[in-house]
Amino acid sequence: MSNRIILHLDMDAFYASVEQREHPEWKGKPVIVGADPEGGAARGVVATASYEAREFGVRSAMPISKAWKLCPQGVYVRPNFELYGKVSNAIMLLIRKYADRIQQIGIDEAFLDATNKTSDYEEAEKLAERIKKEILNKEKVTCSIGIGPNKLIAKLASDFKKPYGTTVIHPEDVKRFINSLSVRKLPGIGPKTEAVLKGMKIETVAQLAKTDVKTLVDIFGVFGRTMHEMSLGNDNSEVTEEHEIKSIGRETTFEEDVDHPEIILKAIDKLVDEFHEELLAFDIQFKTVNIKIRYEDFETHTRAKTLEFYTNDKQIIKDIAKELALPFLHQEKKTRLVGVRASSLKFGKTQKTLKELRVVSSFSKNLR
Ligand code: DCP
Ligand code: MG
Repeated sequence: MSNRIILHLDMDAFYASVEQREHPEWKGKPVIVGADPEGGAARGVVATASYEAREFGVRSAMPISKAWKLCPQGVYVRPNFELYGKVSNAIMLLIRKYADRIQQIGIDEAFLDATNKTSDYEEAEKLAERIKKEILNKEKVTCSIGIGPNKLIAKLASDFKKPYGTTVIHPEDVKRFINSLSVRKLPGIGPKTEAVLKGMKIETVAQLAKTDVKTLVDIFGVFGRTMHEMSLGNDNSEVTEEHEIKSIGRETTFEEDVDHPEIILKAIDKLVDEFHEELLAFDIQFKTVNIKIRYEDFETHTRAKTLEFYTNDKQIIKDIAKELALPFLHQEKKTRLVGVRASSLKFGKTQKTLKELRVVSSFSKNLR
């Protein structure tokens, strides 16, 4: 466990950077990816904003109407999840060679364990620069990288000098680095926990580290202990490759938002036809069918149903998917996206290796 060298890579303003790459005329401009602002009247939210837009105060998860007030001159773009998924896959494939193990988190982040690829932090920093350059050259988007002795420190470091930054935290500097941060930076501490801690006069990580573990456990349960470990800069968790593919499926965004149930049901059939071929080709059976419906205002619903047996029957997926989707089809709102996937998978004996599977097949990622 000791003396590890862990890198954390996080793409800069990911969706917005991909949009700027696709539309060079938007480079240097405030680009806001999310719901259609409809002149400030819309109810959706911002998915992300380019760094130029952040100068106006625009942030992820902010109501799009507020973004419109802060930055009416911005370029407002609706998300193209399929494209972001493709760029993400290409990047994840490209960084594989730089580490013994990589662990992808969400669409735009990954941990790399570079302990055996580098002999010291100086070399690790050079490695990070190579990775950043290769991603920029090949995919035309930038990322930031943090380097530290564990995943927690690497993750906090990657956020330190965004965009296109590299931050190295040597083991002997961990305490100083983490003590300087506010508690809100720690993974798992959101606005609610932050408020409770503030009520206890705990605002910085240094103050958290000085707090009695028992007090924290009394208030936060087991997370209190985790919180205290984090405040000391400790994290023993390993970079783990995901060996198991948890689900397989497809989703599609309609070119124009749809209000006819018939069209959505047809789309479900088509999506199932597509990925069912993969289930057969790779000898995979499933027990659970999942659907996802996203309305025009980005409100998203997911439903799942689990069978008592494994099967690879195409008609079963179609029937269950439609049954699950039905309650969402007669709304006043139009639908922009529909997705179907099979999960609780069982892999057959003739199955190809998971690595092959991952590369040849375009599994859609779980997008936020
Ligand atoms: N995302 C989203 N809604 C959120 C947060 C994020 O849809 N509330 C999406 C859009 C982001 C992507 O996930 O581009 C990655 O999330 P990050 O938190 O890493 O944010 P960015 O990559 O956009 O910016 P940063 O440079 O701060 O990492
Ligand atoms: Mg990011």
